[in-house]
Amino acid sequence: MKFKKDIIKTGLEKKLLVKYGKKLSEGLDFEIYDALSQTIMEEIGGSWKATEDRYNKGREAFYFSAEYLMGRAFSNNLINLGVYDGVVELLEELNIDINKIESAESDAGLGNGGLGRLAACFIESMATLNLPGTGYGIRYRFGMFRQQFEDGFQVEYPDNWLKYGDPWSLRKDRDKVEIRFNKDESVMAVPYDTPIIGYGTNNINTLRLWQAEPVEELDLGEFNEQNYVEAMREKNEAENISRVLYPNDDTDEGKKLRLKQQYFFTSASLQDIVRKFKLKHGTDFSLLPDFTSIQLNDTHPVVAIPELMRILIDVEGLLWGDAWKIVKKTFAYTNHTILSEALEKWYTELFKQVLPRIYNIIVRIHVQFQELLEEKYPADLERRKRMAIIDEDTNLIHMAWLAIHGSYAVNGVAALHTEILKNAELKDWYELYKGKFQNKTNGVTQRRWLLKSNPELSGLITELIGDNWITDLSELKKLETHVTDENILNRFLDIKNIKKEQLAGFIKGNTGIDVDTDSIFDVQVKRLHEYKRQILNIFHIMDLYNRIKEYPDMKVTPKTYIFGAKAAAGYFRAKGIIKLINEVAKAVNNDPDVDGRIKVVFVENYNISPAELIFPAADISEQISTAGKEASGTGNMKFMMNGAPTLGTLDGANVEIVEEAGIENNFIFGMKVEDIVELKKSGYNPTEVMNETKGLKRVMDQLIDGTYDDGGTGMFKELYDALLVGASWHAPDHYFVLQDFNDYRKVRESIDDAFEDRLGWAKKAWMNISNAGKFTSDRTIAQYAKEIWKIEGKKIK
Ligand code: GPQ
Repeated sequence: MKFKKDIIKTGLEKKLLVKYGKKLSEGLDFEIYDALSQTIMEEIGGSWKATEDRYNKGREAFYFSAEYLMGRAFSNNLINLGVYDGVVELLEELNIDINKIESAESDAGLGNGGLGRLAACFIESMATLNLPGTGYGIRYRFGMFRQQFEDGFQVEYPDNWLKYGDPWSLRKDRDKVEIRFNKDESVMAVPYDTPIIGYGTNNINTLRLWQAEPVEELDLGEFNEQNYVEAMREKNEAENISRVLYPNDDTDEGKKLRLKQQYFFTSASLQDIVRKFKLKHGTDFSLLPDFTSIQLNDTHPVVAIPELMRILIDVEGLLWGDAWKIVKKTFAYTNHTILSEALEKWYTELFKQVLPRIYNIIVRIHVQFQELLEEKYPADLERRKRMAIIDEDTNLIHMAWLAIHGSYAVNGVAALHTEILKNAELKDWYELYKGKFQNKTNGVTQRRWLLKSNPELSGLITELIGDNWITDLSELKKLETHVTDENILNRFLDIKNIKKEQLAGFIKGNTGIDVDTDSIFDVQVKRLHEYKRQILNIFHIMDLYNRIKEYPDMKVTPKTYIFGAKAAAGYFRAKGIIKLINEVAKAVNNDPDVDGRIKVVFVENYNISPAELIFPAADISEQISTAGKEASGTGNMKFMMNGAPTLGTLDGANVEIVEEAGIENNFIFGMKVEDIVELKKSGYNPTEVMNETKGLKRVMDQLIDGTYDDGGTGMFKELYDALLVGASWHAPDHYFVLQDFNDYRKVRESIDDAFEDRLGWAKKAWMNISNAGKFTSDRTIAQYAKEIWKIEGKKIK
């Protein structure tokens, strides 16, 4: 977009006056943010419409996702439009600090973690690549909860992100549709469209999020009877559907409202797609797969498969067989985890009650699939049972199976993950549908995670290799020749220091803790989950602290251990780990024997905006999941492009990071997938490991001997038991924390030495940056476009 200062200034002034009755000098930060954003919205209106027209009639991809973890829009939109500097200049003239304006925006936190953030990166890359693609999802009234620590415990508060409105979305009443659950329950789905602005292009794609509303605002009959509460009931029930994001990451809730949410947004989106298809191509639905590819982001939107059957059969009058052929050529499914607790299954009873017609359709798909299996594997009853879409013993509908059977492509999100799917988790399915399986290693957008969040490093990169890397990250490889240039390495270290100072300021405000910016910033930020093993990290800190207490004069390389993590509200054990980290932090940070040499910082309410400060400031990226369990990870990529070596296991995309940047420039430890298989076979005894590993028994004992206080909740004892005794649903230490402890400690010691050689360290960091090109979501999306969606860029003028 061309920056026209006068137009933006006039727009800003007018909006402030009309909406808030204020002059510029009187505007509050949020009001200025709002007025400026609305002005930009008006300016891009023409391009947005032109993009829609340009994509019209051609083949399109649709991304169905229950989550979009967008973060703030303001600065990224200005940057992608190429008007950021102009706006900064304008605001300076007006004596307004852009940082304050930027901070006035709430994060759009409509996602839990990696999966939701991936969706956000993907749609930004689609727009940048001029790809005809639209995102569909839910406009949650409340996003991911706000986390507060009270006495070290996590407490959840609602995230009222729409309190002051959202200037980046437009309500489109004319496109609302009715969603029918059963014969006496329906709601309206009303779309809100957000522009997805590509970098260095005029193309503007769309994210369409649906909001649930009652079919009738008020029951007038009840109202006239003066029964006000009854009259509002329908309204409240309808609005409940899009009221709140389920705060579960990698776990399946199995709740009725959740199923309603899933059906609500997929039905609305399909109705939208079919309506537009008919406008353009008429009613020959056999053409639908020629023009439409729908990517299902995990199993959350998989109910779309039977819903499209319903629309084609019940509404459009097609025959079952014809409809099924169309459906199978329309959907593609991405798997994001092998954790069995995340694979969605619905009880038939509940499903039937909420969606009776859809249930019938699934039964028919299931029966026909069983017939197909019988033909293919007449003697293999076991296999047929394993693959049953409806498990007749447990009465569970297996959504992942429905997804694989009902789609033309299935993909994992990193090379190792896809291999595990093919050879283990989905082996039966791979044998049946070999041709469907593909890998698409995840990526992240460098526009947000480097250009926007680290302008200092971006400036150095551009000075050295020009700015093509912003849309072609493989260009970073050209940086490698500078790895022997001490002057450049020192400049990198200076920049890292600036970013650490900035983060230190934020940490002071967020936690009240002063941190030493010369210390190693060792960072683990991600959802709290046992398989991600935050407990391994804190165990190591506990052990180090014990050794400092024993030998106060020992040499300690100063370190700041930074955590950021939310636990699902009902995940007791994860909350116990949060409490433990906070207790250890309290002890370590206030102990005169430690004397500030190590600090433990737990950033409260970790989400996208703090993440943008944290990644650029990190010295070490902690990626320590149990091998085989982290499907990909994407935080690992954000650290890498900001020059933080990975301290990690050979899991998920860590494997590919090391492949690209060199094992010598990262810190790899712990068991590999094969080692775990072996260990399980030979029998794993965590108690024995604990007793034989130096320092580990003492750490474990401290969970139960009162060293750390869990406020009488029994949380720490529960952690102890999980590791040594197990539980009804798992063996002791099923994520092999104790087994990997020793190797983890060793590799951490080697980091201390490496860090002291400042130039040597800078080299490692630099090699990571230079080899981060693979991990752009532009590469990932180009692969989806070519290999799954079969779409091509269509740039507007
Ligand atoms: N992931 Cl199934 C989530 O964030 N939420 C989920 O419900 C599921 C997966 C993550 C996964 O754990 C990471 O390894 C991936 O990098 C990420 O999805 C994106 O693929």
